[in-house]
Amino acid sequence: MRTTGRRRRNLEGMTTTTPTEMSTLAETARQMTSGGRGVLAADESIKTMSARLEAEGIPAGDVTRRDYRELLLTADGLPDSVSGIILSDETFGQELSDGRPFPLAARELGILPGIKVDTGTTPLPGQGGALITEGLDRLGTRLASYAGRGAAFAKWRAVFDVTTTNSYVARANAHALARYAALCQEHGIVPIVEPEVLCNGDHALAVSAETTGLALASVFEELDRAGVDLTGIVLKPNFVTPGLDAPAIPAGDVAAATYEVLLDTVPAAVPGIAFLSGGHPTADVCAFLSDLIAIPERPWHVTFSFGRALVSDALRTWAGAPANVAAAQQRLLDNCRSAQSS
Ligand code: 5MM
Repeated sequence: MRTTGRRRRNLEGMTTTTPTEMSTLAETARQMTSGGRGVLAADESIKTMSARLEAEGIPAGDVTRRDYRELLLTADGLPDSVSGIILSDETFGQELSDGRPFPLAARELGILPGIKVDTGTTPLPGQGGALITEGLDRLGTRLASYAGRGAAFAKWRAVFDVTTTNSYVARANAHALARYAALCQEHGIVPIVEPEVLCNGDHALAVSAETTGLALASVFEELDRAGVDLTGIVLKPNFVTPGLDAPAIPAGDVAAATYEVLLDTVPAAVPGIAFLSGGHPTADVCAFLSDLIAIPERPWHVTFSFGRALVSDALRTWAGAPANVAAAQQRLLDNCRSAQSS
Protein backbone atom coordinates (compact mmCIF):
# COMPACT_ATOMS: atom_id res chain seq x y z
CA MET A 1 0.00 0.00 0.00
CA ARG A 2 1.00 3.65 -0.37
CA THR A 3 3.65 4.87 2.05
CA THR A 4 2.80 8.15 3.74
CA GLY A 5 6.06 9.08 5.46
CA ARG A 6 7.32 12.62 5.96
CA ARG A 7 9.04 14.24 2.99
CA ARG A 8 12.39 16.03 3.14
CA ARG A 9 14.02 18.66 0.98
CA ASN A 10 17.42 18.26 -0.66
CA LEU A 11 19.97 21.03 -1.13
CA GLU A 12 18.45 22.24 -4.39
CA GLY A 13 15.08 22.62 -2.67
CA MET A 14 13.55 19.64 -4.50
CA THR A 15 11.00 17.58 -2.64
CA THR A 16 12.32 14.04 -2.46
CA THR A 17 11.15 10.74 -1.08
CA THR A 18 12.41 9.48 2.25
CA PRO A 19 14.59 6.33 2.47
CA THR A 20 11.61 4.36 3.82
CA GLU A 21 9.43 5.37 0.90
CA MET A 22 12.19 4.49 -1.55
CA SER A 23 12.66 1.04 -0.08
CA THR A 24 8.90 0.49 -0.50
CA LEU A 25 9.05 1.64 -4.12
CA ALA A 26 12.11 -0.51 -4.79
CA GLU A 27 10.41 -3.51 -3.24
CA THR A 28 7.28 -2.97 -5.36
CA ALA A 29 9.37 -2.60 -8.53
CA ARG A 30 11.22 -5.81 -7.68
CA GLN A 31 7.97 -7.62 -6.92
CA MET A 32 6.52 -6.54 -10.29
CA THR A 33 9.41 -7.89 -12.35
CA SER A 34 10.87 -10.89 -10.54
CA GLY A 35 9.78 -14.37 -9.59
CA GLY A 36 8.87 -15.34 -13.15
CA ARG A 37 5.69 -13.24 -13.21
CA GLY A 38 4.92 -10.27 -15.45
CA VAL A 39 2.53 -7.34 -15.74
CA LEU A 40 -0.68 -7.58 -17.76
CA ALA A 41 -1.35 -4.44 -19.82
CA ALA A 42 -5.15 -4.06 -19.84
CA ASP A 43 -5.15 -0.26 -19.96
CA GLU A 44 -6.49 0.47 -23.44
CA SER A 45 -8.10 3.91 -23.59
CA ILE A 46 -11.87 4.02 -24.08
CA LYS A 47 -11.31 4.76 -27.78
CA THR A 48 -8.87 1.88 -28.36
CA MET A 49 -10.87 -0.63 -26.30
CA SER A 50 -14.10 0.31 -28.04
CA ALA A 51 -12.48 -0.18 -31.44
CA ARG A 52 -11.12 -3.59 -30.38
CA LEU A 53 -14.52 -4.71 -29.10
CA GLU A 54 -16.28 -3.55 -32.25
CA ALA A 55 -13.71 -5.33 -34.41
CA GLU A 56 -14.89 -8.57 -32.75
CA GLY A 57 -18.56 -7.71 -33.26
CA ILE A 58 -19.10 -6.74 -29.62
CA PRO A 59 -21.06 -3.54 -28.94
CA ALA A 60 -18.77 -1.03 -27.22
CA GLY A 61 -19.88 0.63 -24.00
CA ASP A 62 -18.87 0.98 -20.38
CA VAL A 63 -20.60 -2.31 -19.50
CA THR A 64 -18.92 -4.43 -22.19
CA ARG A 65 -15.56 -2.83 -21.45
CA ARG A 66 -16.09 -3.66 -17.76
CA ASP A 67 -17.24 -7.23 -18.49
CA TYR A 68 -14.16 -7.84 -20.63
CA ARG A 69 -11.77 -6.52 -17.96
CA GLU A 70 -13.56 -8.61 -15.32
CA LEU A 71 -13.09 -11.68 -17.51
CA LEU A 72 -9.35 -10.98 -17.64
CA LEU A 73 -8.83 -10.22 -13.94
CA THR A 74 -10.87 -13.14 -12.64
CA ALA A 75 -9.28 -15.84 -14.79
CA ASP A 76 -8.59 -18.60 -12.28
CA GLY A 77 -4.81 -18.89 -11.85
CA LEU A 78 -3.91 -15.49 -13.29
CA PRO A 79 -1.97 -14.50 -10.12
CA ASP A 80 0.41 -17.41 -10.76
CA SER A 81 1.65 -15.63 -13.90
CA VAL A 82 0.87 -12.00 -13.31
CA SER A 83 2.22 -9.74 -10.55
CA GLY A 84 0.43 -6.60 -11.66
CA ILE A 85 -2.32 -5.35 -13.96
CA ILE A 86 -2.35 -1.95 -15.66
CA LEU A 87 -5.84 -0.47 -15.69
CA SER A 88 -7.28 2.55 -17.47
CA ASP A 89 -9.00 5.33 -15.52
CA GLU A 90 -12.42 3.99 -16.49
CA THR A 91 -11.72 0.45 -15.22
CA PHE A 92 -9.94 1.72 -12.12
CA GLY A 93 -13.21 3.37 -11.07
CA GLN A 94 -15.48 0.45 -12.02
CA GLU A 95 -16.70 -2.48 -9.93
CA LEU A 96 -16.75 -6.19 -10.65
CA SER A 97 -20.16 -7.83 -10.80
CA ASP A 98 -19.75 -8.76 -7.10
CA GLY A 99 -19.49 -5.06 -6.23
CA ARG A 100 -15.77 -4.89 -5.45
CA PRO A 101 -13.81 -2.04 -7.05
CA PHE A 102 -11.26 -3.36 -9.57
CA PRO A 103 -8.19 -2.17 -7.59
CA LEU A 104 -9.44 -3.86 -4.43
CA ALA A 105 -10.29 -7.09 -6.25
CA ALA A 106 -6.81 -7.15 -7.80
CA ARG A 107 -5.18 -6.66 -4.39
CA GLU A 108 -7.29 -9.45 -2.91
CA LEU A 109 -6.12 -11.76 -5.68
CA GLY A 110 -2.46 -10.89 -5.00
CA ILE A 111 -2.13 -8.77 -8.13
CA LEU A 112 -0.85 -5.19 -7.78
CA PRO A 113 -3.19 -2.66 -9.42
CA GLY A 114 -1.62 -0.04 -11.68
CA ILE A 115 -3.05 2.93 -13.51
CA LYS A 116 -2.28 4.41 -16.94
CA VAL A 117 -2.01 8.16 -16.30
CA ASP A 118 -0.97 9.59 -19.65
CA THR A 119 -3.82 11.03 -21.67
CA GLY A 120 -2.57 10.02 -25.09
CA THR A 121 -0.48 11.58 -27.82
CA THR A 122 -0.66 14.66 -30.02
CA PRO A 123 1.64 15.86 -32.83
CA LEU A 124 4.71 17.76 -31.69
CA PRO A 125 4.66 21.00 -33.71
CA GLY A 126 7.19 21.27 -36.53
CA GLN A 127 8.40 17.69 -36.19
CA GLY A 128 6.95 15.98 -39.27
CA GLY A 129 4.19 14.15 -37.40
CA ALA A 130 6.27 12.99 -34.43
CA LEU A 131 4.17 12.61 -31.29
CA ILE A 132 4.39 13.95 -27.75
CA THR A 133 2.52 12.30 -24.88
CA GLU A 134 0.27 14.51 -22.76
CA GLY A 135 -1.13 14.23 -19.24
CA LEU A 136 1.08 16.27 -16.90
CA ASP A 137 -1.59 18.85 -16.03
CA ARG A 138 -2.92 18.17 -12.52
CA LEU A 139 -1.04 14.89 -12.51
CA GLY A 140 -0.03 15.27 -8.86
CA THR A 141 -3.67 15.59 -7.80
CA ARG A 142 -4.67 12.61 -9.91
CA LEU A 143 -1.83 10.49 -8.52
CA ALA A 144 -2.85 11.34 -4.95
CA SER A 145 -6.36 10.12 -5.76
CA TYR A 146 -5.16 6.90 -7.41
CA ALA A 147 -2.77 6.21 -4.51
CA GLY A 148 -5.61 6.70 -2.05
CA ARG A 149 -7.62 4.14 -3.99
CA GLY A 150 -4.86 1.55 -3.88
CA ALA A 151 -2.69 2.10 -6.98
CA ALA A 152 0.75 0.53 -6.50
CA PHE A 153 2.18 1.69 -9.79
CA ALA A 154 1.43 3.87 -12.80
CA LYS A 155 2.25 3.88 -16.49
CA TRP A 156 3.12 6.57 -19.05
CA ARG A 157 3.83 5.65 -22.65
CA ALA A 158 5.87 7.76 -25.06
CA VAL A 159 5.65 6.75 -28.72
CA PHE A 160 8.51 7.00 -31.21
CA ASP A 161 8.33 6.34 -34.93
CA VAL A 162 11.67 5.51 -36.55
CA THR A 163 10.97 7.90 -39.43
CA THR A 164 10.32 10.99 -37.29
CA THR A 165 12.42 10.56 -34.15
CA ASN A 166 15.32 12.97 -33.74
CA SER A 167 17.16 14.23 -30.67
CA TYR A 168 14.56 16.95 -30.01
CA VAL A 169 11.62 14.52 -30.24
CA ALA A 170 13.45 12.09 -27.97
CA ARG A 171 14.32 14.84 -25.48
CA ALA A 172 10.80 16.30 -25.34
CA ASN A 173 9.20 12.91 -24.66
CA ALA A 174 11.92 11.90 -22.21
CA HIS A 175 11.40 15.15 -20.29
CA ALA A 176 7.68 14.41 -19.91
CA LEU A 177 8.41 10.83 -18.82
CA ALA A 178 10.86 12.10 -16.22
CA ARG A 179 8.41 14.67 -14.80
CA TYR A 180 5.78 11.92 -14.59
CA ALA A 181 8.19 9.49 -12.91
CA ALA A 182 9.33 12.04 -10.31
CA LEU A 183 5.70 12.89 -9.45
CA CYS A 184 4.82 9.20 -9.12
CA GLN A 185 7.63 8.62 -6.65
CA GLU A 186 6.51 11.64 -4.61
CA HIS A 187 3.14 9.95 -4.27
CA GLY A 188 4.51 6.54 -3.31
CA ILE A 189 3.70 5.04 -6.72
CA VAL A 190 6.19 3.10 -8.85
CA PRO A 191 6.37 4.62 -12.34
CA ILE A 192 6.45 2.28 -15.30
CA VAL A 193 8.51 4.26 -17.80
CA GLU A 194 7.48 3.21 -21.30
CA PRO A 195 9.35 4.62 -24.29
CA GLU A 196 7.94 2.60 -27.20
CA VAL A 197 9.67 2.60 -30.57
CA LEU A 198 6.98 1.41 -32.96
CA CYS A 199 7.71 -1.60 -35.13
CA ASN A 200 5.38 -0.55 -37.96
CA GLY A 201 7.14 -0.35 -41.33
CA ASP A 202 9.87 -2.16 -43.22
CA HIS A 203 12.94 -0.72 -41.50
CA ALA A 204 16.05 -2.78 -40.75
CA LEU A 205 17.10 -4.03 -37.31
CA ALA A 206 19.84 -1.37 -37.15
CA VAL A 207 17.25 1.40 -37.53
CA SER A 208 15.25 0.10 -34.58
CA ALA A 209 18.47 -0.24 -32.58
CA GLU A 210 19.49 3.36 -33.33
CA THR A 211 16.08 4.86 -32.47
CA THR A 212 15.67 2.71 -29.34
CA GLY A 213 19.18 3.68 -28.22
CA LEU A 214 18.43 7.38 -28.73
CA ALA A 215 15.11 7.15 -26.88
CA LEU A 216 16.53 5.22 -23.93
CA ALA A 217 19.63 7.40 -23.60
CA SER A 218 17.43 10.51 -23.54
CA VAL A 219 15.08 8.95 -20.99
CA PHE A 220 17.85 8.09 -18.55
CA GLU A 221 19.46 11.52 -18.92
CA GLU A 222 16.15 13.19 -18.10
CA LEU A 223 15.34 10.80 -15.24
CA ASP A 224 18.70 11.72 -13.75
CA ARG A 225 18.07 15.46 -14.14
CA ALA A 226 14.63 15.08 -12.54
CA GLY A 227 16.11 13.33 -9.51
CA VAL A 228 14.22 10.09 -10.10
CA ASP A 229 15.51 7.19 -8.00
CA LEU A 230 16.16 4.45 -10.53
CA THR A 231 15.76 1.72 -7.92
CA GLY A 232 12.05 2.56 -7.76
CA ILE A 233 11.06 2.43 -11.44
CA VAL A 234 10.18 -0.29 -13.94
CA LEU A 235 11.31 0.22 -17.55
CA LYS A 236 8.92 -0.95 -20.27
CA PRO A 237 10.73 -0.89 -23.61
CA ASN A 238 10.17 -2.49 -27.01
CA PHE A 239 12.23 -5.36 -28.32
CA VAL A 240 14.72 -4.24 -30.96
CA THR A 241 13.41 -5.84 -34.14
CA PRO A 242 13.21 -5.15 -37.86
CA GLY A 243 9.92 -3.52 -38.93
CA LEU A 244 6.91 -5.84 -39.12
CA ASP A 245 6.94 -5.52 -42.94
CA ALA A 246 10.65 -6.42 -43.23
CA PRO A 247 11.94 -10.00 -43.42
CA ALA A 248 11.92 -11.64 -39.98
CA ILE A 249 15.16 -12.59 -38.23
CA PRO A 250 15.85 -15.32 -35.64
CA ALA A 251 14.64 -14.64 -32.09
CA GLY A 252 18.21 -15.00 -30.83
CA ASP A 253 19.29 -12.08 -33.04
CA VAL A 254 16.47 -9.92 -31.67
CA ALA A 255 17.47 -10.81 -28.10
CA ALA A 256 21.14 -10.03 -28.78
CA ALA A 257 20.35 -6.69 -30.46
CA THR A 258 17.94 -5.74 -27.67
CA TYR A 259 20.43 -6.65 -24.97
CA GLU A 260 23.19 -4.66 -26.66
CA VAL A 261 21.07 -1.49 -26.74
CA LEU A 262 19.87 -1.97 -23.15
CA LEU A 263 23.36 -2.61 -21.84
CA ASP A 264 24.53 0.65 -23.46
CA THR A 265 21.74 2.76 -22.05
CA VAL A 266 20.01 1.27 -18.98
CA PRO A 267 21.84 1.68 -15.65
CA ALA A 268 22.21 -1.41 -13.47
CA ALA A 269 20.34 0.44 -10.68
CA VAL A 270 17.07 -0.21 -12.56
CA PRO A 271 15.61 -3.28 -10.84
CA GLY A 272 13.44 -4.62 -13.62
CA ILE A 273 12.56 -4.41 -17.29
CA ALA A 274 9.10 -5.51 -18.50
CA PHE A 275 8.79 -5.63 -22.28
CA LEU A 276 5.81 -4.53 -24.36
CA SER A 277 4.71 -6.76 -27.24
CA GLY A 278 4.15 -3.99 -29.79
CA GLY A 279 1.95 -5.91 -32.22
CA HIS A 280 4.31 -8.87 -32.68
CA PRO A 281 2.67 -12.33 -32.61
CA THR A 282 2.53 -13.98 -29.19
CA ALA A 283 4.91 -16.81 -30.13
CA ASP A 284 7.48 -14.34 -31.43
CA VAL A 285 7.59 -12.11 -28.33
CA CYS A 286 7.72 -15.17 -26.08
CA ALA A 287 10.73 -16.41 -28.07
CA PHE A 288 12.41 -12.97 -27.89
CA LEU A 289 11.91 -12.91 -24.12
CA SER A 290 13.07 -16.48 -23.67
CA ASP A 291 16.34 -15.79 -25.50
CA LEU A 292 16.89 -12.60 -23.52
CA ILE A 293 16.29 -14.31 -20.20
CA ALA A 294 18.87 -16.92 -21.20
CA ILE A 295 21.62 -14.28 -21.41
CA PRO A 296 23.78 -14.81 -18.30
CA GLU A 297 24.68 -12.14 -15.76
CA ARG A 298 22.04 -9.65 -16.78
CA PRO A 299 22.05 -6.61 -14.46
CA TRP A 300 18.23 -6.38 -14.26
CA HIS A 301 15.22 -8.67 -13.79
CA VAL A 302 13.53 -9.16 -17.16
CA THR A 303 9.88 -10.06 -17.76
CA PHE A 304 6.82 -9.22 -19.85
CA SER A 305 4.25 -6.44 -19.74
CA PHE A 306 2.39 -7.51 -22.85
CA GLY A 307 -1.03 -6.30 -23.87
CA ARG A 308 -2.12 -7.63 -27.24
CA ALA A 309 0.15 -10.70 -27.10
CA LEU A 310 -1.72 -11.88 -23.99
CA VAL A 311 -5.30 -10.73 -24.55
CA SER A 312 -6.11 -10.72 -28.27
CA ASP A 313 -6.94 -14.45 -28.34
CA ALA A 314 -9.16 -14.09 -25.28
CA LEU A 315 -11.10 -11.19 -26.74
CA ARG A 316 -11.69 -13.07 -29.99
CA THR A 317 -12.78 -16.21 -28.13
CA TRP A 318 -15.15 -14.31 -25.83
CA ALA A 319 -16.92 -12.42 -28.64
CA GLY A 320 -19.19 -10.90 -25.99
CA ALA A 321 -20.96 -14.19 -25.13
CA PRO A 322 -21.24 -15.23 -21.45
CA ALA A 323 -21.00 -18.87 -22.55
CA ASN A 324 -17.49 -18.20 -23.89
CA VAL A 325 -16.01 -16.65 -20.74
CA ALA A 326 -14.29 -19.81 -19.48
CA ALA A 327 -12.76 -20.60 -22.88
CA ALA A 328 -11.60 -16.99 -23.25
CA GLN A 329 -10.00 -17.05 -19.80
CA GLN A 330 -8.20 -20.25 -20.75
CA ARG A 331 -6.72 -18.54 -23.82
CA LEU A 332 -5.45 -15.71 -21.61
CA LEU A 333 -3.92 -18.15 -19.12
CA ASP A 334 -2.27 -20.16 -21.90
CA ASN A 335 -0.64 -17.01 -23.30
CA CYS A 336 0.44 -15.85 -19.84
CA ARG A 337 2.04 -19.22 -19.21
CA SER A 338 3.84 -19.11 -22.56
CA ALA A 339 5.22 -15.67 -21.71
CA GLN A 340 6.07 -16.78 -18.19
CA SER A 341 7.87 -19.93 -19.20
CA SER A 342 9.87 -18.08 -21.82
C1 5MM B 1 -3.09 -1.84 -23.72
O1 5MM B 1 -2.72 -0.75 -24.53
C2 5MM B 1 -2.08 0.32 -23.85
C3 5MM B 1 -2.82 1.60 -24.00
O2 5MM B 1 -3.00 1.94 -25.35
P1 5MM B 1 -3.88 3.24 -25.79
O3 5MM B 1 -3.67 4.32 -24.76
O4 5MM B 1 -3.32 3.58 -27.13
O5 5MM B 1 -5.29 2.80 -25.87
C4 5MM B 1 -0.61 0.39 -24.30
O6 5MM B 1 0.06 1.49 -23.80
C5 5MM B 1 0.06 -0.87 -23.82
O7 5MM B 1 0.10 -0.87 -22.40
C6 5MM B 1 1.46 -1.01 -24.34
O8 5MM B 1 1.63 -0.46 -25.60
C7 5MM B 1 1.81 -2.47 -24.40
O9 5MM B 1 0.83 -3.14 -25.15
P2 5MM B 1 1.28 -4.15 -26.31
O10 5MM B 1 -0.02 -4.58 -26.92
O11 5MM B 1 2.16 -3.37 -27.24
O12 5MM B 1 2.01 -5.26 -25.60
